[in-house]
Amino acid sequence: MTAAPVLVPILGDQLSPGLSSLADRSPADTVVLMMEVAEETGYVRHHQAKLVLVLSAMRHFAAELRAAGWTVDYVALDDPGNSGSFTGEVARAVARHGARGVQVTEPGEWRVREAIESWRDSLGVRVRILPDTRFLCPLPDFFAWAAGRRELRMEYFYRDMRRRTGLLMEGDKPVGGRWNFDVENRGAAPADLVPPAPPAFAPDAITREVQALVAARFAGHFGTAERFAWPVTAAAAERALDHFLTERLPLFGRYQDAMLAGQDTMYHALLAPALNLGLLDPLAVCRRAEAEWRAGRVPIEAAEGFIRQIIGWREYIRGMYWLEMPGLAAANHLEATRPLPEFWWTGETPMRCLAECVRTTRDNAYAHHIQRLMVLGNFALLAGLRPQEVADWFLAVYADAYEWVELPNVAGMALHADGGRLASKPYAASGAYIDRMSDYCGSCHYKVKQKTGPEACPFNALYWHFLARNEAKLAGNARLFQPYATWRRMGPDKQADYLASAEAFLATLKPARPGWARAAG
Ligand code: FAD
Ligand code: DLZ
Ligand code: SF4
Repeated sequence: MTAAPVLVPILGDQLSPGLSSLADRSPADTVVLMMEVAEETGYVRHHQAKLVLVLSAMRHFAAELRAAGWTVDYVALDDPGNSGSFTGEVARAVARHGARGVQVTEPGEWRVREAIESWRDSLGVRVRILPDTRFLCPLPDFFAWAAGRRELRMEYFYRDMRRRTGLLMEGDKPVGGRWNFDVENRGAAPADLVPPAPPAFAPDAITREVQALVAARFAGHFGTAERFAWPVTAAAAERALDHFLTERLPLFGRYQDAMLAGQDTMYHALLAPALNLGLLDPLAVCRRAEAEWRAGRVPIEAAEGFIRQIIGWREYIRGMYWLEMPGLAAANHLEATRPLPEFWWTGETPMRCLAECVRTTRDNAYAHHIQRLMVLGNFALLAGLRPQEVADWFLAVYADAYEWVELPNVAGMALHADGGRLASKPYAASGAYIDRMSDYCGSCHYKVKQKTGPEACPFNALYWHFLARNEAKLAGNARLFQPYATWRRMGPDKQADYLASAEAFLATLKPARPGWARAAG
């Protein structure tokens, strides 16, 4: 390398060879900087498997870049002199390489964006921040879509994304004559259904080294580093995609909302960790799903349902994050203040549905969408858990969790903490919903059909307690007209019975000790 190089920092969730910061660079005058730093491994106490995933995928990606001819300066967590932050490491690398400028793809998180903006003043060289073109909807386009709309509903955004990408379109019309086949996607699963085993990717030498590092350095974090089978390279993620398309996608739609005890993954894709790291390209993934439908191998409700999750929900969530930050992180429209219960970490609760969701989360750093939304999220909503504590938990425990995608899902979709910007009504449900969509209730300590009293399913009384205590804020919501009408028809005795039952249950909740999700102090 002759002239002063440009430094290209690549962050841990930017593991894509087509990254915008690399696109106009050549290996001849570029140094790629990758940094394992304490600030990122520690901003929440990540699940051990998530740490293994991110650090191992980073190390594999660095090796691939080197093999492709790039100069990669890789700072490992244990390197002497590691300053512990992106800002510190970029400053050190600028000096080390005599860099003439820094070029970086915009980060996924607000916190990191703020740090990168500060480099413009602190580094003394030119800093270019480029858009993240791995997302299909550029942020300015999302902001333009949102501007002037009273309601920012995902469904309308999704239709625009179908037109923009041409996915599942015949000219300007949706294939099959409908945009959305969601009503076909609400099947309960028969108890003897056996979904295919998820693909397991055996750890190689790099991953094993990271597992040892994580086990030694992050031993007190949730979960374990030993049980690890996520793909950590683009090639392995492709194999995970192949498995999904052939083994899971055909029934993905039908059982998308179903839950069975011990069946931790059902027919879900298990692709969010790889997508969010950049190991898979979202558009290419959707094109492969569309091709399966066009070849007649999967039904339309499966292909459409899956593509909607990616070009619809995933893109919309990301747009909403940047639209609503920084306020979203502190949002608490329903003024919920209850601390996170300890059983969210231990799994020790007689509520079978919650015990099962915490267990799969601990074992796999994974729970599927309905477990996250309608069991964990629904409980947090009904029990009035403080949104920031719930968000910290979700950010820490899942292999696919980054704030840009976790926070709008938690604060917006699950907790209504944003006052309904993201979802037109709270996703609140009693035990009957969980009973309909799962086999959990049959072996639960509580009785799902019983409404009140110590043996009754706690979701039943909590549901009415939630509506009653939030009446001033929610009764005007047209989509809640029916439940409020039912509540008012009940009469004072029945209402009091529900409220007393809920209060008695809430009084039993033991708060988690501080320090599970964020280092205490
Ligand atoms: P599938 O169910 O098979 O869906 C396919 C893909 O669609 C996913 O891989 C994902 O990329 C995308 N997708 C589906 N729903 C959403 C959504 N609501 N938002 C964004 N993308 C979506 N997803 C994350 O990636 N990271 C998170 O931290 C996260 N936190 C969540 C917290 C809560 C409270 C809720 C309700 C949802 C959260 N989700 C999150 C969304 C969704 O639950 C996960 O993307 C999904 O469970 C990942 O598993 P999968 O790959 O098997 O997904
Ligand atoms: C999640 C994570 C972790 C645990 N560790 C690192 C790290 O050491 N170095 C790194 O570059 N990225 C890491 N990440 C991912 C970052 O947190 C993520 O890239 C930013 O938050 C921007 O979204
Ligand atoms: Fe969950 Fe209630 Fe069913 Fe028990 S009875 S599994 S607490 S919904």
